[in-house]
Amino acid sequence: MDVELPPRLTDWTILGVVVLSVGTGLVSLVSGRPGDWWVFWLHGAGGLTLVVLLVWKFRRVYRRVTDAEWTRATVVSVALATVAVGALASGAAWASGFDLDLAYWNLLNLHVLLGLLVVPLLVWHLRHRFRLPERTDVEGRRTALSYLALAGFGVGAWWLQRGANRALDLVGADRRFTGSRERGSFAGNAYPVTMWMADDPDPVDPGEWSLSVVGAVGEPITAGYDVVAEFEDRETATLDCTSGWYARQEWEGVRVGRLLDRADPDGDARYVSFRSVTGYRWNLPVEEAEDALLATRVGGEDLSHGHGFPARLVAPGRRGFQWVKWVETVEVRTDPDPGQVGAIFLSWTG
Ligand SMILES: Nc1nc2c(c(=O)[nH]1)N[C@H]1C(S)=C(S)[C@@H](COP(=O)(O)O)O[C@H]1N2
Ligand SMILES: [Mo]
Repeated sequence: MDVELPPRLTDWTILGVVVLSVGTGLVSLVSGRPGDWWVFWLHGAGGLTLVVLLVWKFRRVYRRVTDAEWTRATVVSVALATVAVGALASGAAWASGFDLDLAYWNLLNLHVLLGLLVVPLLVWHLRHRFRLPERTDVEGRRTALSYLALAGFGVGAWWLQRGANRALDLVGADRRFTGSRERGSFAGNAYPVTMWMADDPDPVDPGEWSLSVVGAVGEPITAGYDVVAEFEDRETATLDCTSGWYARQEWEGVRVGRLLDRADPDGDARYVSFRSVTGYRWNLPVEEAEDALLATRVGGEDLSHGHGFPARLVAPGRRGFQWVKWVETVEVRTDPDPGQVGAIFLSWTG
């Protein structure tokens, strides 16, 4: 049976699946709770479906590239095809257990970059090639069958790939549902040190450091290291970095809810922002922040400088980049702090 979609419908379906893949790729960066598994699932199955769609598409258009005169539109199309194939190949390779060591980057970083590059190239490509679909493109039964076959292929291939990884015990077999691989769990400070960009503060002198709770509170607090380090609240939680590794650790420090109880947040307090000595910051809704930990120790050892000594945020279910290191200020807020995204990208510039 021929399940290939008609040309225009193929193109529109590619557009839809690309939007789905880029969208789920972006959402996956802030997904870390077990209930978020479907984001990664859609991303993987979507990518595999795209392989079939692109085979159909390339079979149809390759003569324009090999036989016809090249225009600027051809250049953009070829660049788009190359980047898209690169994004798919790097994603599939990463999922199958491969990696690369590119100075500061790994294969997953490369995959994210290529995936993001698809967006401007696709927009440009659409400016030259945009065609509205026509009614005759969508012929009920046959189209429905094609879509079923496509979705079946995407989901089936995704499932087989995961199964093969596990059965053959390939490198990718130790992945979490986020795709991250295990590195240094329950090893105290002996797990990877990672920065989002290039934060690199001098070691913080605990004698000069203090933790402040400020903002929408009745009783602002400032506490020195000796006071903060006395608390022994514990949480076993998984730090899961978006560059593709995770470590499960026993963290110890002060439960943020204790600090908030003393600081007495105002009635309209909604968010709590955790700010690093570098300016890097992230917030959590108040209820979630209450359960989070400002850790001073990991696996019974004082945090090393690289891991955020004197204190770092432990936010279970959040991704690694949200676990602010070298925290010095806890700011209770009534709004969600739109500036934090800029702050994590620019904090290293001082
Ligand atoms: N201040 C600050 N906190 C930060 C970062 C950073 O660059 N600056 N990187 C984040 C990222 S991307 C991750 S994955 C974790 C890594 O924590 P680790 O170095 O203890 O493994 O810290 C997060 N906290
Ligand atoms: Mo990270």
